[in-house]
Amino acid sequence: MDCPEPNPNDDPDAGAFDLVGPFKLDPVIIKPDPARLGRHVVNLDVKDARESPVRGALVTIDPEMPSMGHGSSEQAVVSELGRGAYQACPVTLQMPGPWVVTIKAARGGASGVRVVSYVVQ
Ligand SMILES: [Cu+2]
Repeated sequence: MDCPEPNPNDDPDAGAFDLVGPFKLDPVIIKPDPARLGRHVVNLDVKDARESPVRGALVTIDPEMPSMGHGSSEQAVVSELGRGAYQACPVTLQMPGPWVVTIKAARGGASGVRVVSYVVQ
């Protein structure tokens, strides 16, 4: 699948001075769903502990197969979509079996992490 073109639509610094950790990464939506062999798009919202959207965060995504000790065959590019929404693509799950995807978001000394599991058929 192709990666959608990001379309940022607001100021990444809006509200940046008032953020409180830990951040919440929710929801995390993978497409296609259920995850299957190949490339995916992952969309997520990042909010701070008071539910304010976290714009301008450094977001990383790290897919791994812990049972086999390897990661993804491709590096996902993370794009900011505005209002605390982010897109990671391509999130490539190149083997069938259990995957663990660790997503981290940080800004201004506060951060959050979310770990999501997928079983690729
Ligand atoms: Cu593997």
